Amino acid sequence: MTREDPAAGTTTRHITCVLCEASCGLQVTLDADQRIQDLRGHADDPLSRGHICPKAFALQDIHDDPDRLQRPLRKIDGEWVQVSWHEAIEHVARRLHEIQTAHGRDAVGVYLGNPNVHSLGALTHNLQLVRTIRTRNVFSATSVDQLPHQVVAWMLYGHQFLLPVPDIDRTDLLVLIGHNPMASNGSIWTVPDFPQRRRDLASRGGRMVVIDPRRTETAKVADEHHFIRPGTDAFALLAILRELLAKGDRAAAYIDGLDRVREAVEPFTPEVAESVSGMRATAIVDLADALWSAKRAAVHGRMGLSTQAHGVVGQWAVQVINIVTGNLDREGGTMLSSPVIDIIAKGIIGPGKLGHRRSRVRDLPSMGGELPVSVLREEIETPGEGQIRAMVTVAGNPVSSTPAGDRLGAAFAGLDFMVAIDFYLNETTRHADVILPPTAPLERDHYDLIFHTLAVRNTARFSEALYEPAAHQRHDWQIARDLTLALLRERGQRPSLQQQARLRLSPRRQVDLLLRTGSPRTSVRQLTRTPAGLDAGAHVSRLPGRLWTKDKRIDVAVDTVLEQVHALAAAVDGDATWRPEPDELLLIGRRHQRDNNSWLHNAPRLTRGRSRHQLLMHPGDARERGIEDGMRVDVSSTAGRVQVEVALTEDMMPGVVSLPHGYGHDRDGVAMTHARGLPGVSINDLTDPLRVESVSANAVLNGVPVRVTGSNGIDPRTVDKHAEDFV
Ligand SMILES: Nc1nc2c(c(=O)[nH]1)N[C@H]1C(S)=C(S)[C@@H](COP(=O)(O)OP(=O)(O)OC[C@H]3O[C@@H](n4cnc5c(=O)[nH]c(N)nc54)[C@H](O)[C@@H]3O)O[C@H]1N2
Ligand SMILES: Nc1nc2c(c(=O)[nH]1)N[C@H]1C(S)=C(S)[C@@H](COP(=O)(O)OP(=O)(O)OC[C@H]3O[C@@H](n4cnc5c(=O)[nH]c(N)nc54)[C@H](O)[C@@H]3O)O[C@H]1N2
Ligand code: SF4
Ligand SMILES: [Mo]
Repeated sequence: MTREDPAAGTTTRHITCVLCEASCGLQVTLDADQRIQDLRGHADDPLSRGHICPKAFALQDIHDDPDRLQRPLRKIDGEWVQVSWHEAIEHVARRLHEIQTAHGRDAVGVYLGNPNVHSLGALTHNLQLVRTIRTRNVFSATSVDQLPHQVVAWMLYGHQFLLPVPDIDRTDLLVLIGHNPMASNGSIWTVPDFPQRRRDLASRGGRMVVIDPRRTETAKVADEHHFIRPGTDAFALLAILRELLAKGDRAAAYIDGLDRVREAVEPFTPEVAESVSGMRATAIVDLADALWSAKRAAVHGRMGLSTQAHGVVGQWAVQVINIVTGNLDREGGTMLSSPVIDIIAKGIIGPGKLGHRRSRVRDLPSMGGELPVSVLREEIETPGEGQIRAMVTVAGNPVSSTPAGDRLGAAFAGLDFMVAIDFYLNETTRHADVILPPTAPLERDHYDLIFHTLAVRNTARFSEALYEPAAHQRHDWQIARDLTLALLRERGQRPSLQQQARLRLSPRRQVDLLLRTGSPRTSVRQLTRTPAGLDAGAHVSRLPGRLWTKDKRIDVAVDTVLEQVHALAAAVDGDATWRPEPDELLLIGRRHQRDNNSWLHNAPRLTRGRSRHQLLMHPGDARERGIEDGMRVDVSSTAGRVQVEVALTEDMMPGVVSLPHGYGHDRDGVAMTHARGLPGVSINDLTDPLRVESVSANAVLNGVPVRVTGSNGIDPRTVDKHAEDFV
């Protein structure tokens, strides 16, 4: 809705911030020249309640950025040349068709990056493009992120997107594992204004417990924080489950399989868990007691739990803990949303299936039609039928965001053809032959198909584009549409009527149709008249009705998971990555409130001030290595080596070091325009694609063994007393 103030010459508009999962409603005041005069959180928004974070201002920086691409680029003899949309699309379609004709469908690979889920047009139209390409080689950021969540949801609840979220506004005990919402603003959990919700929890007399190898911003505002050795959460969680099951169970009537689980977790005594994880046995027992006695409790595990060696067991244990304590589907526990547009019921997202296919070279399982991105490079470099010879990347930067990204970049450089749909020239898109830049967030309509589903409250908000795109610009849905149609033309095929309808209907029209059949029924028109959006209230109990399992029951004794649980029990005394060599440290990642994965490093307001790319290290670990604060150190792993400055802090668990991801913008001596010479290195030059999560093949980004040496040449291998310092 637009509100004009003729006297002041200003207009007030309401938009949605798409820069993270919190999806805040914003209020923008434009001056007479349509420039943003004021940007703030929209106080009346029922979901975000006026919240805003510093990143929101980057929306304007992106819009104004002279380095943002607006017209297609084609690389001709190594030089970027601006070409027309027609020429660019026809060229891409012709090359993809030629390569598929010569080498088969699977010769084209697709990578879909994170911002796709934040773009309505990408959600409504990219699927058509991917389906038309018809390749088995589809990858996305899911497998460097929340894949274990989806696998566990599919195993337990029958659908990869039945993802319960903590009912933070009504709980008494919130337990966060490997999650730092004070910086990230929440994930697989749309919880705008986490800081205020956390304060409200405290005023109600509720408590928050954080388990994390770093004393994070969230740990600092928690009532309790426990260090845990990276990669070992499964042990602590299985021990908590064992303690709980010894007390009894409050599982709902539709739960099966608890006896088998009780048996499987028997070896995980608190003492065994402490010996592996470093989390104290007493803390494990106390946390189990607290979960049992709390009237309402919610446990949520995120990035730190998913992107480690046993992420599926960990995420499964989180769900089973919520089930056993009777907190699943209960007010103040973890709940499923009832979104106005139910993307599950409408079939917009399928249930998924693990291992429907396997990757060609390493035989790793697919999930929901995608292969794990850790196999991408080998699928490009290994000759044979099905080898990838061309890539389509959409809104992603896998050179920066996936394991051994530097080597993936080299593989991209050797492709026959590559096209990137992205508005920046970055570490990945620079390898493309054609870049197709879509409009930026302020130039497009928005509705959160995904994040309304993961939100802490049932609301619906449609925001119209703040700015009309210029004639030379294209929306992402138009690019997907035009490319799909051009590909079909190359093949001499006509789109089916259904395909035509899907392609030609704008995202706005598609959302309108979905809203008109939504619950409650509404429309785009209605929503744009109420800029705060529609408030359909707090979550209500939805189980067992909403389950996608055949018998509408939940069997917690999932064979694949229990096999892993047995294997972990057997591994307690064996060789394992959580017991690194005496001179090794375990590397983990981190996020900062003003970083956004690998981009926005050219947004002036986000990159001012002190640098934040350093390797964080505990002073004790530094002393043993003769390393001093600020020193440049060598960090090496099985995958690679980087040099970076160190910052010493007691916030790190001894034996653990941390680097943020999304840095390292200078590649082969080329500084990326989207980062303006920001210092730092890429953590993913150290992560190893050969280390994948045991069930889902999600990338292991946390708990990576590394060696760190000071530039003075002291060899830390001479230090062997390090192991005792862990616990
Ligand atoms: N070691 C380590 N690695 C990690 C992580 C970690 O914690 N540690 N985190 C992982 C996680 S959770 C994620 S989600 C991934 C993210 O990894 P990716 O999704 O591969 O990368 P992003 O940095 O999100 O790249 C976003 C790109 O999309 C472009 N873009 C932005 N908006 C749009 C749009 O609307 N349309 C189009 N077409 N392009 C757009 C930007 O210009 C940028 O180039 O990184 C993962 N990698
Ligand atoms: N400001 C900002 N916000 C973001 C993003 C961003 O880049 N910047 N990215 C967005 C995206 S794509 C995502 S997916 C979300 C992610 O949101 P979060 O899940 O909050 O991600 P992180 O901040 O990386 O937090 C992961 C935590 O896990 C801890 N950790 C690492 N290894 C282990 C382990 O083995 N065990 C345990 N228990 N903890 C461990 C780390 O120390 C870290 O504190 O954030 C989103 N929001
Ligand atoms: S918390 Fe996320 S959605 Fe809200 S303003 Fe910040 S970046 Fe935007
Ligand atoms: Mo992510």
